[in-house]
Amino acid sequence: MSPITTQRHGDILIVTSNNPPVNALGHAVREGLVKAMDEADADETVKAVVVICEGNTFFAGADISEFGKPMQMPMLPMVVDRIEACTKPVVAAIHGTALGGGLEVALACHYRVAVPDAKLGTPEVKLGILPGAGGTQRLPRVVGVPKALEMVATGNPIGAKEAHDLGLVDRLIEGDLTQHAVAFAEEVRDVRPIPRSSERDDKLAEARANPALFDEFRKANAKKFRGFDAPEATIKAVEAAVAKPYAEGVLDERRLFMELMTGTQARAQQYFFFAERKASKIEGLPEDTKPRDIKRVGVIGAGTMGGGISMNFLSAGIPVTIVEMEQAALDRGTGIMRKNYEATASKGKVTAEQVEGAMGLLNPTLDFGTLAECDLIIEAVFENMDVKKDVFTRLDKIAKPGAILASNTSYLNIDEIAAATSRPQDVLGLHFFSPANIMKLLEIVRGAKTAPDVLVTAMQLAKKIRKVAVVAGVCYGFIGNRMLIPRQMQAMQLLLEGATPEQVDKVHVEFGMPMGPFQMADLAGIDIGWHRDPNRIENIRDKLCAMERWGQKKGAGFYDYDDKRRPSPSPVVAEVIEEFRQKAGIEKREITDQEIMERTIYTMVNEGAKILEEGMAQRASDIDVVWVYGYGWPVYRGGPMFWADTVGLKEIVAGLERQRERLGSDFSLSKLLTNKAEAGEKLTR
Ligand code: T1G
Repeated sequence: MSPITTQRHGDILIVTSNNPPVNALGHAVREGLVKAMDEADADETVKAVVVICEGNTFFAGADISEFGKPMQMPMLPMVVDRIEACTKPVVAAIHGTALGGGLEVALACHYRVAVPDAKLGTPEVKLGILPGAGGTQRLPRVVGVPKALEMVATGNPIGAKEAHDLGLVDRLIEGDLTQHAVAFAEEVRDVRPIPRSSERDDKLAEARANPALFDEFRKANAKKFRGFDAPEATIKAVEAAVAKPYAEGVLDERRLFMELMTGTQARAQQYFFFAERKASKIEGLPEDTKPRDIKRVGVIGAGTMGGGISMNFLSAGIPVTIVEMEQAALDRGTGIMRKNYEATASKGKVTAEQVEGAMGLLNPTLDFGTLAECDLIIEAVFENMDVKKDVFTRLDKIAKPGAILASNTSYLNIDEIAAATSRPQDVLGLHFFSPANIMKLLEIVRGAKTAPDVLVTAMQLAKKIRKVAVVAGVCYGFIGNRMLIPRQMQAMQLLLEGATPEQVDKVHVEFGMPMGPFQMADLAGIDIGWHRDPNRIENIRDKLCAMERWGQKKGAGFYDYDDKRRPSPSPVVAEVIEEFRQKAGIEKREITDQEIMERTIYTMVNEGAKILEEGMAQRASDIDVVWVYGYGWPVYRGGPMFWADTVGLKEIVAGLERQRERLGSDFSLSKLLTNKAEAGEKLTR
């Protein structure tokens, strides 16, 4: 049964796609669309055509699961050309999303109508490719070059209202979409000539008069596009649309598309598309596990994390009770939350009403007892086991039955915290990343006794507060921070042996990380977790902390910072390193970038493999989701596990063997890693 069906409404042919979950343009859909156009052209009683989709959305693009497999005819470029060539006006009726190939189908249609909350976009660049079915040639001809450039190079969708203002959507539809789309088709059925996007030229004039806009666009987005191949290719494709007639420009598009599609970045980003979606699936839980109802959330601690965590729920319309011990701390915390909201409003991302709406849902209090009315309580207090156990012991006495008790600890043992209560089945870790109202990642730490419905509730809530959640087991540092430990330790050791903070960080930045281990330490604060005793100096970090070189916030850390917080190599730090090198009796030597890579990144992969073999992560792709969304690992490298597979596990093991002596006596190779390397297998499959 074809997912494409046709039916008549008077002299209008309605072509309907029903290909759940997102009407992806798989082979059967493509074939069905061509047949429908043939039917329309062959039947002279058909005066116009409406293309519409059932389910949640209009076509959400090509079927990504078909990528990398032999493509079946008709290919999408042929389908869109066939639609545009139809001799009867074709109207696209859009709801949900018209994305990628879906927007290209809509652009090939002669008219587009949409419901006001529809989204239209070309997200291909987020899959490491570009619109390959005429999108880079038709879109600039309809919305103009600056907007088309922004849409194809960033991949961010626009709303139907903006699309209407741009002329991409001809009419916004309130009410029944099919009915109004048919009415619109009846209005245009005799309009001639039929408007075909590929034949338009008017919107290209501005760019032809000002070709410099392309380089200006490149310059303005250089930082954002750093390391990615696809954005530059999208710009070249739109340049071709301006410089060449459609028939030639579309050939450039095809060539650029194939170059990207056969590259490693596209494979990595398409792998990541599915990895992100798989992460939300929790293995080993009864299918019918029902989530608990969360009407009010409690947050203990109004510090940086407590405030950021609260904002997530307030922004999702969930009332929050935030508890502090002193009024000053409470006022400071809620003040920062309002300031953050107002900063977002000043960028036009939220309205003043939305700010008041969110802050209006906040109940700041010094009364710990008010947490009794909460369905979920998240502890965000000082990172100390005794302090946390004390909080959970108190919570156990006042929280209502069935309330979920969560800790925002970044490292500590959730089972030990749960054991401080009489209800360990209601306890789990919810590890947010700083700044918690911005960072997308949430590690859901599954305790030995955490109940299935508590996990399901947490996963569902994560979606509601727009987080990407990954389930982690109970081990020191869970997934992300646990893999950070060998990296930071080796980075420090490399300083003693002859590397500089700048050299180590350069390797990571060139690799595509937003910053290296030492820049990151300076940003987070070198004093985080410091024992605060300036007389106890056991290592370089203790020394810097004792010298109050706590990082950016002090204008000095591993780097010196100017008043614009720009880092520069520090002669003071070089002296401190030399002092500890001599104390350790280490001979300074030349350190290669490859050695830095092997000791700071290969070791992370090894730790990731250990996390996998211990079952502390459900699947390798979850580890990749953690590192991309939590630590800025470049998505065009897929994540540490996927990247290791592209390098080859044999090489990773060989690199670690090369460095074994320098990795210290407590270093050990992951058995899973060595076994898979020997067997020629991959971590991600
Ligand atoms: N192909 C295959 N499967 C897809 C898919 C697609 N395009 N989009 C979604 N799915 C699956 C997804 O894996 C999940 O499966 C289920 O559908 C629900 O998705 C030539 C070549 C549309 C906004 O990049 O952005 O066109 O996990 O959980 O949150 O130029 O899906 O349930 O098994 O994300 O409601 C361009 C990708 C393709 C859009 C809906 N299109 N999709 O979000 O649901 S390239 C895209 C999305 C292209 C042409 C080129 C979102 C969504 P499962 P979901 P959602």
